[in-house]
Amino acid sequence: MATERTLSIIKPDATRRNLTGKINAKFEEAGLRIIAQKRIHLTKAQAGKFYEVHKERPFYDELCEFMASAPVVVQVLEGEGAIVKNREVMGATNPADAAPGTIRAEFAQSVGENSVHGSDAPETAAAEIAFYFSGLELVG
Ligand code: RTP
Ligand code: MG
Repeated sequence: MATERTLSIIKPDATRRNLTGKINAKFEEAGLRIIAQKRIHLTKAQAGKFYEVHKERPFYDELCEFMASAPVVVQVLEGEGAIVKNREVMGATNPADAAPGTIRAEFAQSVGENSVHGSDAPETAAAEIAFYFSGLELVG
């Protein structure tokens, strides 16, 4: 399997509870390397742009409000099959369905406040990385 890069976000519910280090340990234990990382506070408009694909969904407004409610940590993870591997480490969107040991099983508070975001395909990973980072910031 090829080396890939994926965009990860540690969401406001997790930064509020000081869980950045515990979540990063999960990535590193799974063999994912954090090759870029920064803490930012999104505006609601910026969150809305990032989640534009969901704009017709009933939870869109609530999601954008939540993502702008506190700082987030945006990061690029690199590794073998990083996109799928990260989705496995994250666990299912709804923490009630997330496998034991996954980030969402251990830390998520609800289907909305679910601690992490991860890109879902190579095309979205490339676009989402470019949304937050310049090439110079990716230090593999
Ligand atoms: P993500 O994009 O954040 O990695 O999560 P995902 O693929 O597992 O979930 P997705 O369907 O893409 O939804 C994006 C985010 O929207 C929030 N959500 N809320 N209230 C709800 O029913 C609901 N459904 C989704 C979650 O924060 C989810 O991660
Ligand atoms: Mg998604």
